[in-house]
Amino acid sequence: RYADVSGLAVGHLGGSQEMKRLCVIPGDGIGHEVVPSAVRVLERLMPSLQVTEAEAGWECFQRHGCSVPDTTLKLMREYGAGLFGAVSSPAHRVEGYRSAILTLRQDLKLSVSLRPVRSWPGLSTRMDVNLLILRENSEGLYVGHEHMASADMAIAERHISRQASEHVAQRAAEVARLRDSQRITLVHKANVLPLTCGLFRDSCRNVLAAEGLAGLVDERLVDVAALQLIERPQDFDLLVTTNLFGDILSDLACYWSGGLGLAPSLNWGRGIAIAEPVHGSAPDIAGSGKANPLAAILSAALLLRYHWHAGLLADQLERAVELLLTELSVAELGDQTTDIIERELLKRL
Ligand code: GGG
Repeated sequence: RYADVSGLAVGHLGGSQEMKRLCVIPGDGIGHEVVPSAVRVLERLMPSLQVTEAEAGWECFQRHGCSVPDTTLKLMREYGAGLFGAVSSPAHRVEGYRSAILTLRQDLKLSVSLRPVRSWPGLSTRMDVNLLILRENSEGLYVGHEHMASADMAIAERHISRQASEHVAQRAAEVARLRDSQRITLVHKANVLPLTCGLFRDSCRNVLAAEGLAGLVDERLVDVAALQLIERPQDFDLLVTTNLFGDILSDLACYWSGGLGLAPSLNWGRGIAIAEPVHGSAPDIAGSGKANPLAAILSAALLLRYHWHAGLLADQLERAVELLLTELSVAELGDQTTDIIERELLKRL
């Protein structure tokens, strides 16, 4: 349906709206099923979408000796918008291998990850959750600077910069205005890590004050935030936090929206973004047609809303998902096969 990494053939169908270009990177495992499904849904909403496929991931590394080829980075920079599926990284160290998704986030400076958590009919055990976690996406413990100081001592560095912390706060200010947020919670552990977490917190506070939003800002230690996300998730609106804390808290919080299989995200840079379901490559069900494409589809909705500023299309897509989940129970969706969910969603768009 669309091009290979050469970028020659494209799925350009014409249409009246401004043409957008999307680089799709299925990656590994079920990425090959959920990404094409999400692309077909996006194409229904944006008939003129120009789609080109590119490679990345473990399968790509096995083929080419590189987890993210330069052609993929080039295409992403040119298109400015991507939809990534999933990657499987080996559990042991492999010479020359670097996680594809971490490479894309770092090389393309996708330095904020948006992770919304909201209640969905039929899937959520409570219907009053609607929060958004903004996770710093480029540094923290995930810079990957680990070494053995001795045979018995492994050390990992945690990098927190003023620039990256200010950037996530600036994006939080944009999102707060879009959502008409009433509360912005900075999550850190500055009592134990006063230099790194202190710099993060103070940089965020300064930016949000300069944006005139100081009145909305409060703070939580990360352990307290974790407890309160379980006790009273309805009290949160925007949470702004560092890389590792955001990774953990967003996985925890997505319990309220039906679990990891339903969790969308957007890797967000300046003028460039990659939508990405939070789930992994699920090799156990890959190829069976059982993968649920909703996380990839909802990730595409984030691309529409925050990167392409197409809020009405994002609303339309999220409403269709809501309708689908209201009208059809998980049992009626059978094995939740990719095809059934896509077909039922398209009927409701
Ligand atoms: N779509 C997110 C995803 O693929 N998660 C799996 C993951 O991040 N694995 C670690 C890695 O391969 O870097």
